[in-house]
Amino acid sequence: MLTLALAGKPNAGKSTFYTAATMADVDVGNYPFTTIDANRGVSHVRTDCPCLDRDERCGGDNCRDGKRYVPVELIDVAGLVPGAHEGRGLGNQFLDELTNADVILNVVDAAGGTDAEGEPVEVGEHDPVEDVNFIEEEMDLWLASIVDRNWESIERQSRSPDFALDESLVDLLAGVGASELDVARTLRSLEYPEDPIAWTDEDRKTLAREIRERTKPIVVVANKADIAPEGNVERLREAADIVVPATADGELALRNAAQAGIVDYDPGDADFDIVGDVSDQQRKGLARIREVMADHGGTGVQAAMDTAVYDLLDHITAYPVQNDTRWTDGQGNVLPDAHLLPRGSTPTDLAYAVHSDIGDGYTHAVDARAERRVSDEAELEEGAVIKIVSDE
Ligand SMILES: Nc1nc2c(ncn2[C@@H]2O[C@H](COP(=O)(O)OP(=O)(O)OP(=O)(O)O)[C@@H](O)[C@H]2O)c(=O)[nH]1
Ligand SMILES: [Mg+2]
Repeated sequence: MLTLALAGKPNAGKSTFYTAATMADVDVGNYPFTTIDANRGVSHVRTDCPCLDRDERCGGDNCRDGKRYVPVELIDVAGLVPGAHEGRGLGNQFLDELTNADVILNVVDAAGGTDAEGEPVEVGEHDPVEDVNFIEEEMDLWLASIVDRNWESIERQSRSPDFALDESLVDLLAGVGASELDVARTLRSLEYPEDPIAWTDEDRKTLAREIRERTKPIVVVANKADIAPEGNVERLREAADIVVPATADGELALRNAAQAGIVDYDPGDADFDIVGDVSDQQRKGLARIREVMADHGGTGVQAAMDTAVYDLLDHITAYPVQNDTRWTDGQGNVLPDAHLLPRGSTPTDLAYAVHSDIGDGYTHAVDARAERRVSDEAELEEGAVIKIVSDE
C-alpha cells in the first residue's frame, strides 16, 4: 500500500487532518507536541469508479455512487522544528518515521497563527512561507546525516576489488526507501568522483538532496485556510510547486456531521447538503465551512491526498476482475479491488500487485472495457478493468 506521511511543524493541524482522513480518534490540541508517538491508519484517495460507465453502480463500502475510495496508509508524526535533524524538539527519531513514506504532506499553518516552534501567536504574525522551506531542509539534512554516518563503511568496501559504488549506495539507501532505479537515476543526474574517498561533504549533501526529492516528494497543505489572512495562500503557491489549501477542521466537522446524519457529504465533495436538524450555531458553523469550500473547491483534505498520489506520484488505479463481462470476482462482487500503480505499469505488473503467485503464473490479460486481449506490455490507463489469466 502507498504510504502518505503528514509532516510539518508542531500545531499546524496534522492530527486534525489525520483524524478527519481516517476517522480514528487521536489527540488534537492547541500546543506544540500534542502528538508524540506516530499514528498510523488507513485513509483513501478518491477517483471515478469504472462502474460509472455501466448501468449499475457497485455495492460495497469503497464505492459511493461512483465515487471510488482506494486505500492508502496515512501516518501522522510528531511536529518537526528547525534543527530536528540534530535532535532538536522531538528530534530525528521522528524523521526516521518518514523513511517508508512514499510522499510527504507538509501541513503548514497558512494562517500564520503559530511561530516556528508551533507556539500560538496572533493570526498573521508568522510567515508560513518559512515553514515550507525548513521542512524540506530538515529532511535533506537528515538524509545527508545518514549518508555521512555510513560513508566510512563505503570507503572500507571500496578497497575490495569487486567494489561497485552504485551497489553500495543501493544497500545504504534502501533503508530510506530508495529503490535501485532511484539510485541509478540519481547517479546519472550527478557528477561525482568514482572513488568514495574523494567525495566531499558537498557531494554527499547533493546526493542526499537528490535522493530525498526523488523518494520523498512534498505536497504543501496550506491548512487553516478558514482563518488565513488574505494573500497567504497565494504567497505559499509562489513558494512551493504544489500547494493545496485546506481546512482540516472543516473536513473533520463535516465527517462527524455526516456520520451523525446531519449532512449529506462524501469526502472530496465540493459542497454538502444539510439533511438533519441543526441548531442555529451548527448552521452558522456549516455556513462558514461552505464559504471556505466555495473558495477552494472543497475542504482540501481529500484533494491533498489525491494530488499526492495521482499528480505528484503519477499513479493510476487498475481494477483486476475474474469475470470480464460482469466485472466481478469469483464471488460475484462487482469491481471488488482497486490497485494503485505507477503510470507505465502493465498487465504483468498488475498481476504481481494482486499476488506474486498470480504474477508468476501470468499467461495473458483481457481488457474488460474493450472486451479483448491486451498485450503484456500495454500501458494501463486510469480506470483500467483487467482480467488476469494465470495458471496459478
Ligand atoms: N482554524 C483552524 N484550526 C485548525 C485547523 N486544523 C487544525 N486546527 C487547530 O490547530 C490546533 C493544532 O491541531 P493538531 O491537529 O493537534 O496539530 P498537530 O500538527 O498535530 O500538532 P502536534 O501534534 O503538536 O505537532 C488545534 O487547536 C486544532 O483545532 C483548521 O483547518 N482551521
Ligand atoms: Mg499532532
